Amino acid sequence: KTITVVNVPFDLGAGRRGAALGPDAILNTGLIPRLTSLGHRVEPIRTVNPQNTTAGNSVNSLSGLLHLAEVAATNRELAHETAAIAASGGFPLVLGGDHSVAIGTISGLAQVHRKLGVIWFDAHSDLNTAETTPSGNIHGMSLSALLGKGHDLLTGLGGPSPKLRPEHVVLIGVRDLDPGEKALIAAEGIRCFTMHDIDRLGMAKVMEEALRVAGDRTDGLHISFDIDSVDPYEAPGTGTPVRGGLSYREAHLAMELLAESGLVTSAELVEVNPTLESDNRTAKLAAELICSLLGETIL
Ligand code: DIR
Ligand code: MN
Ligand code: MN
Ligand code: MN
Repeated sequence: KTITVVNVPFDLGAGRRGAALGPDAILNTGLIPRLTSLGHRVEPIRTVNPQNTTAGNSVNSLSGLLHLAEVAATNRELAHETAAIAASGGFPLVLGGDHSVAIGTISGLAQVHRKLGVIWFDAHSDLNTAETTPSGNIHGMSLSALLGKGHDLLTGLGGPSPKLRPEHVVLIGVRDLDPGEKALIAAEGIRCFTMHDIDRLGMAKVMEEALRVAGDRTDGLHISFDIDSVDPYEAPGTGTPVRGGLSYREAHLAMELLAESGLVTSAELVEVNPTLESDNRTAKLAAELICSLLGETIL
């Protein structure tokens, strides 16, 4: 593949700062040479100019959304990048940043892929709206915005809304949902493999079904990977850890099966916060998972 890494050092969509340092922490593990040695061509890295400066804790008083203007501006620029890369047949690999950057990544991809499938790995579902959010943090609203629910500045970014159809979206690793998110999952009929489902079925079976939903009759498959889907024992460096997550091997197996499918056309890895740990454990895991997704195997 021809891969273009897009750094998005932006963290105003999350409740605490630090995920802006994620891209550098992941790249400093030696990710690029590793991707090259897998046989990929890696284009020069692009960096989205993050709108990280803000006058205080700028709550949009009308909408109750924190840092709405900065999230929208950053994502508008990111959407241009992923649209251009995808249009030229490249593989966009976005390094966040908090999970609000999925709005830009996928809004750009949707300009090229009319029927984009998405597999969303997360402890959460990021399906809140201004009406249901308990926090005001936009990283908890990115998937709903892409499904057309939420503030116009988020839903309308880079093209008509909605960007995704619920029948092409799969959630994996979920274990912490707000009441409004549960209601939206039910109302939209979104396929959701919780930790309970993974315990029962095993990750191999879950991925088989996930690929059937997100990879069938779609014209592209995007992987949105929130590192907090992985258990905090393996991934402590993230802003909203929730115990009881994916094991190290479950996460790798999922990535390996996605690579094997040959269907994946883009990916993003978000919510690595190096300020919350001292040994770069989480950034190293993130880089490893990216390599598994892009074809690295044990043997
Ligand atoms: C919570 C936490 N559901 C919220 N969401 C997080 O603020 O909307 N998403 N941490 O990643
Ligand atoms: Mn998330
Ligand atoms: Mn998040
Ligand atoms: Mn999460």
